[in-house]
Amino acid sequence: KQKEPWWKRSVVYQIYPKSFNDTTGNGVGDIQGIIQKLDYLVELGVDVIWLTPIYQSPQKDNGYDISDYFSIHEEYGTMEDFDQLLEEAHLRKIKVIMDIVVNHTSTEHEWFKKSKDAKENNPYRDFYIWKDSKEDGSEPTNWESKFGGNAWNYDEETEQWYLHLFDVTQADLNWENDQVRKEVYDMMTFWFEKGVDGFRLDVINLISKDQEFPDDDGSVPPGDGRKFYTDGPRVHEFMNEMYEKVFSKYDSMTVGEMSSTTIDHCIKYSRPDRNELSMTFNFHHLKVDYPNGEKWSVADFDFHQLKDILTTWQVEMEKGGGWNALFWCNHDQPRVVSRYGNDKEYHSESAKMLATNMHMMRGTPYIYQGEEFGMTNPGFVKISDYRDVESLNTFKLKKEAGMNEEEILEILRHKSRDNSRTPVQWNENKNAGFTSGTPWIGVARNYPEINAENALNNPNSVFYHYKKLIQLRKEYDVITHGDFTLIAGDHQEIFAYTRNMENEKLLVISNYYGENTNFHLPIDIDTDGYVANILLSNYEDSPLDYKEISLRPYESIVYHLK
Ligand code: TEU
Repeated sequence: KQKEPWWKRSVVYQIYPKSFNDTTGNGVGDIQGIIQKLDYLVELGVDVIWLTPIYQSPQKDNGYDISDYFSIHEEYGTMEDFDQLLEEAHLRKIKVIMDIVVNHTSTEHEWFKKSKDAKENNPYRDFYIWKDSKEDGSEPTNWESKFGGNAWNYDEETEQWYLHLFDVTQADLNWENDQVRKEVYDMMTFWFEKGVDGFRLDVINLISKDQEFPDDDGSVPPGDGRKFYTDGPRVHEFMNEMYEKVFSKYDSMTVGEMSSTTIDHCIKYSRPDRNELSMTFNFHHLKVDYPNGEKWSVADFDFHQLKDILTTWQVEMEKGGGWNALFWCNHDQPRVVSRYGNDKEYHSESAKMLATNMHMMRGTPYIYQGEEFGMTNPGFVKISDYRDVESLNTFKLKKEAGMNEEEILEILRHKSRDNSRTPVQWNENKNAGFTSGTPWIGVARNYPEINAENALNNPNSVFYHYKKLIQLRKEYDVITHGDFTLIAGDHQEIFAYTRNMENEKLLVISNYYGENTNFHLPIDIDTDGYVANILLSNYEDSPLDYKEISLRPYESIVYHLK
């Protein structure tokens, strides 16, 4: 039997440093603030922290625009602070993974400045993707930026365009260039040599572009050019090279953020014998409230689609030998309790139900800061409340297209990335205990009730539910290794599944709605001879008889059968 890699049984906690904990009073979180809260994370029981980018950056996209990979953004602290964080985390048996952005750099990066200098006799020119205009003087292709508008920006001096799949200040690196790849691998090695335990690789499936650079004819929606660079021609070759040159030398975990990817590709990225990555993030289950693929709209989530997508990924990834990252929340997504749960009447019940349903699946679970005590969307009312470049661009573009301001604001209240970027609510003090100064982005108004301190003082809180889920993963092999079977798939309100190993099963039953509903165990699920135990529930008196249950609002029960 192969040795089990440590990250299969781990739970990862994502920290967005800007909004985590400020110790200097400048309104921005910092590394010392993270160190201060490590014991809180020990109490929760997580194994790994993932830090979103803390490198030097002009912060046009909160650090996803890196201007120097080898130094720490000054508002967050110094390299000494970082070394101290690493040491303090390791002392507590918490591993640290860094977020690395190598699809693009900031246009303030030295490489880009040199690249822009001259078209000829310039070794740095080819570090980025520069193209001439089309005959009619227009952009080289009709590809769209993920943040709105065309993906090319013109440089008057050298009379060429550079590609930016994201903000205009985030220029795409040219991965065809051997020197670029070498610089990236050396830089990753630098961080491993410092002692980090792995990487989260930002939009890593976008690095290999179709070198023909064709126009998108719109035949495959959304027709924005993504089919020419998503899981592109050489991406697996590059991942394998990165593995050989860097990851294989360390006992590391690596998780690739895969934008608009497919199961087949994620199997390739994460199948151990292919030597690419440990696991992948995909976002299909977070698009079930995008009617006709439109993110910028307000709509209920499609429950059947949600079940279908999660089930297909569970089953197919296992069949293909791949490994999933499991998550509801991150710094780009609205808060799940406000989205697929009910953050009003059933805040605690629905937050716990969603946690259970996700954490009992096959894969490595991720918790995004504040999720562990049920932080909600803030409900911002004015455009001046927003900070995110994508939200601000969208507001502008929709307004120009004639949409009414109130309508755009309503959409942002549901879909803006800032929904998850408000300061962590530590306690009921001023600014929720996040800062003594003025926070860079507003605090959600519900902080006097929903905060970490209240959660720690209440044995029935969402926090202790997460803690229990993490403990269960350590105690029960079936959570890591069992196979996954959806049951009662057509049920209108219930998401139920089993995880199965020889002579042992988990049965997870969750009501996704605020009304009572009935569950009957399908007769083809053979549980004869098994003895049942309740491992976890979000109600105190859930019934032990799992064959016929009336579930209460958002009730979610985990049975262990042996
Ligand atoms: O996000 C990549 C990505 O495609 C998104 O989830 C993105 O926010 C969404 O498509 C916009 O609608 C990663 C980072 O997580 C994000 O914060 C960065 O802005 C982006 O890459 C660029 O580096």
